[in-house]
Amino acid sequence: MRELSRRTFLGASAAGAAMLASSGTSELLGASSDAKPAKRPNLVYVFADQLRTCSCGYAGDEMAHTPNIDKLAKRGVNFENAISSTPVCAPYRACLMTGKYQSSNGMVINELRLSPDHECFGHVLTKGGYDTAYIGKWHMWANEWGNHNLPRNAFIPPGPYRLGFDGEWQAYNFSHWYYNSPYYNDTPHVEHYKQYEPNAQTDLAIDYIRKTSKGDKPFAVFMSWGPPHPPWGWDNVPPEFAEMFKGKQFPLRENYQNEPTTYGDMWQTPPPGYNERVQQFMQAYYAQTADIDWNVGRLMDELDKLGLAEDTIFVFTSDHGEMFGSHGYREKLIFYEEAARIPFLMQWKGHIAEGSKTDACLDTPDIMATLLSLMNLPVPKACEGEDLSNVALGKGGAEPDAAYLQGMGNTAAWVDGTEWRAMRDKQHTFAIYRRDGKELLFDNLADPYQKKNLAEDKANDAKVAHYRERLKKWMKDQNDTFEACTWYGEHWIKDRNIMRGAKGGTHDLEKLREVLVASFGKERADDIMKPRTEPPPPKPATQGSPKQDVNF
Ligand SMILES: [Ca+2]
Repeated sequence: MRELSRRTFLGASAAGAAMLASSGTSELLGASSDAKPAKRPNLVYVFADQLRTCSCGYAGDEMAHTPNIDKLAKRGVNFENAISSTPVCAPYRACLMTGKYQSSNGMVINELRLSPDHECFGHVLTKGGYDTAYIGKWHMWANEWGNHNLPRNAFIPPGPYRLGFDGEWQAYNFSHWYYNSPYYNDTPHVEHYKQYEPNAQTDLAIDYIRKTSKGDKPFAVFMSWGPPHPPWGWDNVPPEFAEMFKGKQFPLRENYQNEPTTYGDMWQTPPPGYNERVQQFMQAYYAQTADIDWNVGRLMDELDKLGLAEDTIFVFTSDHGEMFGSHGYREKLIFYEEAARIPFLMQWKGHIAEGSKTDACLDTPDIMATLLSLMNLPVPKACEGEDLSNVALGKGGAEPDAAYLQGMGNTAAWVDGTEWRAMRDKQHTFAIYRRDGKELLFDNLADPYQKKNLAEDKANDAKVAHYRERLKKWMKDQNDTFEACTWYGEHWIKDRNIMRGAKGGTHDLEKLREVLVASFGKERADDIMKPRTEPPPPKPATQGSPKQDVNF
């Protein structure tokens, strides 16, 4: 358990606070004495892939073109200390959907199949009378490394493995080519988008909102965009935004390190030639971000046009950030700010004060608890996140002491040596590597680039001991025994199906077989269920075609 303490909300503007005081939040949430309870709010939850906070305009990046995301920050609450509890694709999504840390939901690396036996976000929404939509990247289904585009990995069949999302479905497991890109509805027949992927997905979300808002049921849309995740070739960026960034020189962050880290896996370690290419990567990254920003604007405008802004919680966030050479890392799956800190903006007109900010330590499992609470829906008992709805509404209240982070191992392969655990409170990040027990302590307020490891100075021994004990206690409560990556593969996983986590849980393979038979037929189902030989870990990407960057 995280320690909770009361705290007064600081960031709401005076006007916003007055508005909240007059509106009476409990009444708006349906607790009024009127005979007919108020309709529950809709939810539009949109998340980018790999967008770091420090590359957003509202967070101070003058190179960014994010006018709509910046506008959203002015129209709602900005969680300035939002953290990805495991800053990599599939673990983040599993954490979002289960409200549990990776040690509990078992999604310890990428390309695993999440057990459907958790009580998930989608289950609560559907049971609570919501019409649901899931659009975009899912990444909790494929159970082999590679072969991303084969239907057996890319198509998530209707049924339990959609984790409660029984409504509109236009998704795929993993893909990061944004032109002519594949998606599936309710059969293994592949369709392809006719325009840049997030633009087409946003069209669908807008159509869905228009249609569903006419009905009696509230709706919940989850839209998981691919950009600004690589590949970062110009053929993967809309030309109008490419033109905006081509040739621009980006200042490298103060913690940029030419020499690759020795603590990263093959995906995290910059390959030879990285330093020469990072400018082009950043240009494409910012251009892809500009496109998703345009789509954030379209969604906000549509909610306004339809008169839904007061009835709809609109969240924009990302699964994790991007290192771009900071501390000698590329990509993600590390506790440093560039990978761990994500934008988390929430608009709910008339309920959440405009332009408000909070420094509460929002960790990924908190998202489910917080949003369900705002929607007046029950939070499952097994959910490990804290409910920060009072913080979002500007009412102050209890807050967790820190966000906790788990690096359970390699990005996508069963390879040991890169495991870590960390915690981040409002001032410090404390981390420990499993390989050699190396500890790191940064004062993020005095040293935002995390250049000075305070744990190396004996004078800080007491402080380090404090954080070490806090982290240890939290891990003990989670039954997180900090094993090597391969241990999880041998103990919790069967054929890349997650069979259990630190607190139990099962994955019924017979049930899985039934789902596969219904979708693919008996012969194909048998083939899919056949144990596969684990392919060797991929070689580090080398200088060359950006296509080599696709498999993570
Ligand atoms: Ca990701």
